[in-house]
Amino acid sequence: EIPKVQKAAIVQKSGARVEVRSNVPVKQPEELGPGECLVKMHCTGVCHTDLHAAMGDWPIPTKAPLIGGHEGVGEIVAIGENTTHSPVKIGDRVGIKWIAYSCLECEPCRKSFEQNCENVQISGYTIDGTFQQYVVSYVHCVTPIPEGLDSAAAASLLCAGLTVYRALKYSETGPGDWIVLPGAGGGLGHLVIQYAKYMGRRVIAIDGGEEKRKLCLSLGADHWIDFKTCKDVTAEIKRVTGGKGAHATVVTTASSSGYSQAIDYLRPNGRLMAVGLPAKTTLDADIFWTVYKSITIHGSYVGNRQDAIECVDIAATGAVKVHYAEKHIDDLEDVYSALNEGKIAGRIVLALN
Ligand code: 8ID
Ligand code: ZN
Repeated sequence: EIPKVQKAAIVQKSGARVEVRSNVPVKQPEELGPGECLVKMHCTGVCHTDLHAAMGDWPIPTKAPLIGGHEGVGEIVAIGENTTHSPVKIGDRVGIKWIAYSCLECEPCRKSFEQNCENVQISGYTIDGTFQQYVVSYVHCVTPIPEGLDSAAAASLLCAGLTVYRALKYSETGPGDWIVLPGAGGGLGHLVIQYAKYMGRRVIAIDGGEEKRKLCLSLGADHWIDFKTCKDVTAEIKRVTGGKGAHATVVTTASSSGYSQAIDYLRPNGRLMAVGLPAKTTLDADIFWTVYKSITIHGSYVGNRQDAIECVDIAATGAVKVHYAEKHIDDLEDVYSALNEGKIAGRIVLALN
């Protein structure tokens, strides 16, 4: 019952157009190695990272040709022979995240930084990802999806949700603290608003345009700033926070502009959580004020298996909901154009039938 060929979205080499093909081979159960599993996908989210990967924006090369995608949900239909200690079984519904494989033996893994594993495999970057009907992944790294969450509603938790949940967890903020969220209307941003409110933080959402303003305020943002029309973002943040500035910022914009005023609008001992990954740019931080204000700049990169489980568990309580529109894998090229123009409020989730 497992087909020999399937539909998949492929980029031949970085910068090339994405082609949707129906004759892409499916790895058969007897071809799976120990620890590998075959997942029949229900759906996949589209992250701005997939566009960076397709364009070759970053200094680490992708595999080529590449099937992108790294936030999807599906059902395990086969597990490689001689797999030992599998935490999942055939028939389980699981999520596939950016970190497809980490060895659990190297120093970063031993210290729980599975995302920095020396032997890492990355879904939709170093190995083929979720823009296909059948994905090969690893039993110890997939994330079990609780029954109450439907697949389309869960898909984007596996990257967008996980990433912002971890960034908040390490932001060293407490209940009532002010967090600034540049990029708040995007895929990561609309989820960080909700996790932050769930944790009792006060939120200043920054993004552009009426649709994103409405979305951010409906998700519980305490204050909204439109970066396209606001003349002085720092002054506005200072005003809202009683002259003191914010305790932390989680920057999820895909452009460098969202980073530029952070050192100014943070209060002493503030934290800049760097999450958005614009192409070829540097973070321009004034050294005097960074030191004098005891500012921490913290790069936050997806998360480990435990972060994924916590993020999904919180969403399963109903406290966090992905705001998404459903489209089809055939529409991927259009979704990339819309992402590039900053036109998507929340997320797009693709059906894979
Ligand atoms: O592990 C990580 N660190 C990680 C994980 C996943 C994604 C990092 N990312 C990166 C992506 O590669 C991408 O660079 O985070 C960035 C955001 O991903 P996304 O949320 O999937 O992108 P989006 O939906 O396009 O949202 C970006 C938002 O930023 C706004 C846009 O309007 C959009 O809503 N924005 C921009 I562009 N410039 C802004 C500015 N100056 C801005 N918002 C506020 N101020
Ligand atoms: Zn992503």
